[in-house]
Amino acid sequence: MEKEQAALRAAELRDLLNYYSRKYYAEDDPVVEDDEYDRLQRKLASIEAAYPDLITPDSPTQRVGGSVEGMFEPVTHTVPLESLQDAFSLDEVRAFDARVRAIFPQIEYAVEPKIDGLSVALEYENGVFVRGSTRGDGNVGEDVTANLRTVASIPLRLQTPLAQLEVRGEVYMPKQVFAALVQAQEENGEKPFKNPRNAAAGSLRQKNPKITAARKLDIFVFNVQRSSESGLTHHTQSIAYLRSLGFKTIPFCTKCGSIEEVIAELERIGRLRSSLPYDIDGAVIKTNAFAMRAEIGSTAKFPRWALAFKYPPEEKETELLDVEVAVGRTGVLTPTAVFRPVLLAGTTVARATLHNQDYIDEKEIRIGDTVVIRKAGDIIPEVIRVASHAEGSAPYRLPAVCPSCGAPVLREEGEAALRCVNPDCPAQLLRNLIHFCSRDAMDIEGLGDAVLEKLTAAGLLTRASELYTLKIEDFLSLEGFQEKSAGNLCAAIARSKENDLSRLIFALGIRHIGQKAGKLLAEHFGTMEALMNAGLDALTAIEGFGEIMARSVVDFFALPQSRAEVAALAACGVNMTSQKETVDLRFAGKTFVLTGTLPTYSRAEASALIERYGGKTASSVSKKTSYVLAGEEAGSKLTKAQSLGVPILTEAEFLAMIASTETPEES
Ligand code: 0OX
Repeated sequence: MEKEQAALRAAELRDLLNYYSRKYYAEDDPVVEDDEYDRLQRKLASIEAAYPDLITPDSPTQRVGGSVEGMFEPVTHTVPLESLQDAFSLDEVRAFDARVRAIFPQIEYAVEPKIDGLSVALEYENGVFVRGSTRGDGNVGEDVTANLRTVASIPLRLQTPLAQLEVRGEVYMPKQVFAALVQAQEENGEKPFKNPRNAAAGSLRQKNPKITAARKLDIFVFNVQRSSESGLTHHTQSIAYLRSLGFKTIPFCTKCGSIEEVIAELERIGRLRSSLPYDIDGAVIKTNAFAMRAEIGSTAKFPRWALAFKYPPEEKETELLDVEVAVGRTGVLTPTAVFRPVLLAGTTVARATLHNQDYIDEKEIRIGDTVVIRKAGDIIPEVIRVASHAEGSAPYRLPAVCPSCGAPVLREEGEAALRCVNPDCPAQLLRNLIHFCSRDAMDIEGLGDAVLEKLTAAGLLTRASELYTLKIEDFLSLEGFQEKSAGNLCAAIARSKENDLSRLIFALGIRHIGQKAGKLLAEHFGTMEALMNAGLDALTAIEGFGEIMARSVVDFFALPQSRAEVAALAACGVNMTSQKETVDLRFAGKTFVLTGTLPTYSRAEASALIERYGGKTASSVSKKTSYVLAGEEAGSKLTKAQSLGVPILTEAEFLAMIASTETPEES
């Protein structure tokens, strides 16, 4: 593809991808399969790789960019991002209405949910997203453009190329994404986020946009801050306008003529609250007509024309029946409150974590007490306080010995957790085996908690490497196994030997090493051998790898039993290398010239491949040219290559070079 043609094709692909993305993320109305979207995105990326100056800021390939160094730049908001006055009772809502009606007896309101996220401003110039910032103190926020680009429902280009537009929206983390994130953080021994709002805030202030992208944030846009052409007169109209530009707008925005209608709407949104896939902490009542807003005005702090009605977090009292203590993968004793089941924010809950002894002491929690339960961020149940102690109850103390193996438990310095340090503790062993086989780790289908429990109880399994020496007969000796199911399990175990190194690293259960860190280590070191011998400096030099993680890896491989286990796994034929190309620079120092039409690859795609493997492309043939990649109707470049004795490759030969495990010889 020549450059002009490439430019046209790139523009066409950008339009198409932006359209598909808007349908999918902003309108929830997908029009193509994911595969097709990915194919087009790859195509665009390959053109951009060949012609980097064709990359535009609104290209869908630019959603995840490079890391930000240092602090986020301050952004002075041209239109302040005002905050809202809160109301906690319907009386306060009526008083607000009376104040507004004193000025405008015929007022119309718009009522919408108040999303519990964080406010951001998005700026567009000539229809292209150019800057995004946090609210900050309302006047000065922080430039988080790179991170906001990763939010898939933020259009990088508007449907209409307005000269100037700034909008305000609320970035949030969907409840499900939050629940999965907390689970992963707990499994990795990281401190989990308290609620979706904190998680969204933490994710938006990441230095590395790749992390933000993985957090799957979303946005609801609810205000036009400034616009070069508007003619907008009412809030509800502006929401429809924002939607037509391609934004995902605030849902349930409803006009209400009377205060009774407003209250009915507040109650309706309140009832919807627990079933919504995102957190709301209230509903906002706004004067609909902009002209009236201007008349009503603002105080130094808030607009007088709007009010946030806050829903109380739902709380229930129940009886604490028991405290169960489980031993985790790393030996940590975690106490869980077991209480009489109660219906709370849409689901029945009967258990909540009590975290550690400090938490229990601080709240003076005793078995038999009447406790108050709430859902943190409307999702995770927690005991917030004791309403009353049971008669004759005594302070609860975690056991001094491991409930699984009876070994004494220790509290390490600087840690709140009690830990069983017996390396042979059966509960830890089982938890480790469950982790090893789990979907994100070695992904051994059919080897879940129940089967692993049976295998360990029967003494057939004491560590992960022994999985690979299990025989069909071993499974048949367990209750409930037939030839077929036992055979399937053996096959699944055998298949897992081929897994990429990244899975194995994660499966080993090294403290602080989650799935993402596993991938990073596998890509960086390529082999288990290299990783095992890596020192602290080599590990901390990896981007995205902190001191705590690095130390944990070094400590893990310093243990003789860890090394013995890795050796045993290797002896069973478990793959110890990364199949993902680490950095394969097989074409480093090589220059290719492309000529003619290749049978299946476009010129841009072939160039992208050459560059990916470290090679360069040039437009004319010289003695320095390493290869000429020639297709049909190749012209003078081919003749010149022949005369200079430059090796000539067909597309098939070129692809064979990439597929080969050897690097090309020096020419
Ligand atoms: C929200 C939200 C926040 C802003 C200043 C005057 C009106 N969190 O969902 N604020 C506003 O509007 C305010 N609307 C919202 N929906």
